[in-house]
Amino acid sequence: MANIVLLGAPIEAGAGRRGCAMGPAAYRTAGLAEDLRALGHTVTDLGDAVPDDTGPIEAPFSHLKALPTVAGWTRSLHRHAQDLARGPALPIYMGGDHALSMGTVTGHAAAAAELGRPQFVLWLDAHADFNTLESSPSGNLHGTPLAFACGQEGFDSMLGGPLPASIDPHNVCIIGLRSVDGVERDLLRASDVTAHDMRAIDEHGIATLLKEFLNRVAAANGLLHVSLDVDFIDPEIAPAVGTTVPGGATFREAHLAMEILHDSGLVSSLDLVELNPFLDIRGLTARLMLDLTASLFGRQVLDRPTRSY
Ligand code: 4U7
Ligand code: MN
Ligand code: MN
Ligand code: MN
Repeated sequence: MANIVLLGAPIEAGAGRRGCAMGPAAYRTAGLAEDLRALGHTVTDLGDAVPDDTGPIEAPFSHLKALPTVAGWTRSLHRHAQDLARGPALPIYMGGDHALSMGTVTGHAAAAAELGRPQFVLWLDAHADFNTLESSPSGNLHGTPLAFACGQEGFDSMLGGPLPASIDPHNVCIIGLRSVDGVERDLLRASDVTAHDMRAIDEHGIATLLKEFLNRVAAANGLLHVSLDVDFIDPEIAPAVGTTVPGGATFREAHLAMEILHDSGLVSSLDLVELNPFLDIRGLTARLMLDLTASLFGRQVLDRPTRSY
């Protein structure tokens, strides 16, 4: 059984509209801690993180929105994540918009570097979030965290200096893509990131794509951070997101991914991001995110052994 810590990250400044700040409260109301305890895990809720006060930061490009606020969150969450990664418990970061991963992923990368272990990242998302500050078409920083964590240029204002350790793009796998911007697409192609669009899921099945990646994580004795964006799932069943894109993962595809992740025993940290409870329908999306998290932590219909593949 796992020792799990929950940390709320009520950031919404990275998204184009407000509401993600209500995410941690919605997860608590829906009963995330209780659901995980029912599976036999020990769960401690650490409450919500608070952003650093960075003072004024001049944004390198004028179209960027709320850069000082996002930088304040990044610095705070980076420290929290690095601390938690050094500890015995498995952290779940309850978002908040996806800009929170600027702090969590880089904090885990720094801790992994201390241990001398490779940090892998699974990015479940309709979007690649691989825009740089320069290429971002919207100026919304939740479209940039993976580029930042992978060490793309131009992000020094976020942590107030260069990254202590970046993620090797070769250790990143994105699954669920169906909306990638022009320059972002070029950046992604030039990088070593493994990127699977919805067509790849249609053609090969999500299990094949995911197991291929997990085999690489296991072979390298890697740590695995999973970043689950609500918009990975089809908006018909997960409507509580600002950035809906049709044609997303089905109920079963999303659950199967979580079940396979559980079987692998490889997941060492998790982000739950982009839930906007203000847009939800009677808690439907919040509850789906809880059910997916429960599957990732061992809820299943029939017993199966760990590492079944
Ligand atoms: B999310 C977008 F232009 N690419 O950069 C951008 F399409 O965390 C969307 O995945 C980003 O929800 C979506 O603004 C960020 C846009
Ligand atoms: Mn995202
Ligand atoms: Mn997305
Ligand atoms: Mn989104």
